[in-house]
Amino acid sequence: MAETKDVIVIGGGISGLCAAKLLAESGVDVLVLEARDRVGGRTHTMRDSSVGGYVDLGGSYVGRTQDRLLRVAKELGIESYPIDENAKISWVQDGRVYPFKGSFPTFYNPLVWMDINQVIRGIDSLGEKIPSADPWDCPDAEELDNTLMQDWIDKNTLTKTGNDFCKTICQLIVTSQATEMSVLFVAWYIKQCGGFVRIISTKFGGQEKKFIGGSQQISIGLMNKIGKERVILDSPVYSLDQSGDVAVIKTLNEKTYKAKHVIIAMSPGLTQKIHFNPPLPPLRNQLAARSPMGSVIKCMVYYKTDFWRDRGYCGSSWSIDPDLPVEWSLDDTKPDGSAPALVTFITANKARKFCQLTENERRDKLCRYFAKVFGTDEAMHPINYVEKNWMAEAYSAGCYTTIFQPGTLYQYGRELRRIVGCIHFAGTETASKWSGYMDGAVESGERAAREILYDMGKLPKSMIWQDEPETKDYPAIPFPKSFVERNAPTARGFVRFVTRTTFWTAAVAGGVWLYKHLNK
Ligand code: PNZ
Repeated sequence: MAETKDVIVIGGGISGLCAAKLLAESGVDVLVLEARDRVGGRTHTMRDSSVGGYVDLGGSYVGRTQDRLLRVAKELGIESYPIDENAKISWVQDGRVYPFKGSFPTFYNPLVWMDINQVIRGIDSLGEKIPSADPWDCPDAEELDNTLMQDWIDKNTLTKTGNDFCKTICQLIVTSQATEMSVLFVAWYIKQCGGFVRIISTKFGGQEKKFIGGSQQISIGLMNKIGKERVILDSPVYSLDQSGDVAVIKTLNEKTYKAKHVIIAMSPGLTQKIHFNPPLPPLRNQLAARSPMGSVIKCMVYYKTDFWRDRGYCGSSWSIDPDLPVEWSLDDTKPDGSAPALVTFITANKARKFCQLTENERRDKLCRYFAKVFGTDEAMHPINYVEKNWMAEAYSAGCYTTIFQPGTLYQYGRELRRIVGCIHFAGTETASKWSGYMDGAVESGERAAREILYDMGKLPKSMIWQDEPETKDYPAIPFPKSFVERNAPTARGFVRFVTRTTFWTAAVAGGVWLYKHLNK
């Protein structure tokens, strides 16, 4: 039987590999077991000349305040390039296209503007009282977690456009319907990414840049750093027995490994593929069953030319129209202008519906969408189409991340990082900043590694959680709210005010009239 390792990491994505790297650098004997035939987890870069050399089929974007990911990329010599959004963006609502420039379109209906302002301000102000690392400790945690996001949206918006906007954002950022998640989860998720505008923005936001050569290079680079011999691919773990002196881990290809400490670096739901002995504690066991992944198909359409740029569009589009197949698109052309492409995501219920179509049918529907938003039939003539359905991945079970339905985060959230015997939990879901993203994966892996370094007496407890300095030359640009945005009434409040004022004005005027006439 194999020698006993200090640490075995289960999961060779960014989180597990960051954990392994930190441990290896601290002189710890560490081994990574990865189920797939590749590293990278939810990041997967396809290499092919038909896509301009490479394309990210999974996680791809990096932006300001994602300083841990930026630090790792820099250390590995992986450079990034900005997405060019300096041209018209298409906004679609109620079947009509409204091109605009800048960060937001102009909403001429003041009630729509008030609704959208209230959605952004309302979510951000909920976020202010939610602790990023421990959302379940927020003062109204239980109440917020018992409220369905859809109900919050319906209560906080008056217009169909405001309502559609907020539901669309939920579908885009966590690839699930607003009927599937609690307000505490959504408000926490947006807060720990730096707020509503940061999470949805390209310029200065979460989608500002991409890695030249693809994001899977992060995991490949990490693997090369720690030594390829320490990463064992094709090794799905099915058994973890910690009833003896050391943990005994078995993989599907009938190999047995032993370790003093274990890091599980995968989404909480996937641990259900492992048989634990002793069984996991009750709340951890139930957390796993209550940790569904979002639903998304990432799609890239390739064209001969970037025809949208010829027409003054940058390739970005926003659709809050529930009848259209996607919510969002972005230019995915390579930074040198080669391989013109548009990227988009089919999410939530639309992803579930689109699973039943053929690949060509999905491509045609997306082309029709691009023809509509960029106003030309040129979009109907792609030269290549590439997609990845993350719902079909056995070792992801969906993307981008785990979503929490009402009740889960408050009742079970504390279990996410709770150590079970010798098992420590990593994975982007356990992060306190940019959880759900590559940056959160880095944070979680390094934190889990430091928990073990602390157990080994190599690190003081106070050093387990470490702040990350801001990346030089790439500062967080804040998204301040203006006086009007902070103080504007809600659409509902405004309508109530107008109705009451009208009523009382009429009542008083009527009273005066009556008084005058009766006293004649
Ligand atoms: C948004 C766009 C793309 C993605 C997440 C969120 N990581 C994919 N957004 O909010 O615009």
